[in-house]
Amino acid sequence: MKIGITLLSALIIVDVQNDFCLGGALPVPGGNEVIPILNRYIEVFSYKNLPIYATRDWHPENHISFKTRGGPWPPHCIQNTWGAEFHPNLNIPSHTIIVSKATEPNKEAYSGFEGTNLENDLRNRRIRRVFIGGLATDYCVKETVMDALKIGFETIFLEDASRGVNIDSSERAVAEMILNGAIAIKLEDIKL
Ligand code: VGL
Ligand code: ZN
Repeated sequence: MKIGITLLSALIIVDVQNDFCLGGALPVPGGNEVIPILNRYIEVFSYKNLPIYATRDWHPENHISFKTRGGPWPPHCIQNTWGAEFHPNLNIPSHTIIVSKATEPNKEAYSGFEGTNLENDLRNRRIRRVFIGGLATDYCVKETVMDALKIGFETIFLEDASRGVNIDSSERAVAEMILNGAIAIKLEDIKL
């Protein structure tokens, strides 16, 4: 389906960080493949002077989600380490708004909206429609999409610019997002 980028749109890139890519602590299968696609979305949004957000998993070294504390994940995206940096091939413009999440030792936060200023910032800019893609489809992308829908944004899931940790749970995540009102698109669906 064709979708317009109007004055009211923003791009939200979720967690394209070294630890979720090849060679990282928690690599998402095919995670690197989203980078060139996201770079194309970035070009489109930059050209239209529309806001671009990049969320990042930004954990303290004793985060509750780590296996060392009984959580499900190996330590990853620890604040101020290489693993937490955005992948160097992602062309993040200087005006990108960076959203750090899951920064509290005892709280997990998969959604970019949870415990951050993201909703406020979008509302201050009068954004109505958000385009969301990145890593991982079945965790942070899904939860960010679900929150965006819940708080009333028109929410577009970028299926070509997202990859999941697990194939089955990613398929379920996509179904759930769409069932709740998200629209799944690819780059060629954007009406320029
Ligand atoms: C994520 C697992 C652990 C994500 C973050 O960004 O999807 N997944 N922390
Ligand atoms: Zn994490």
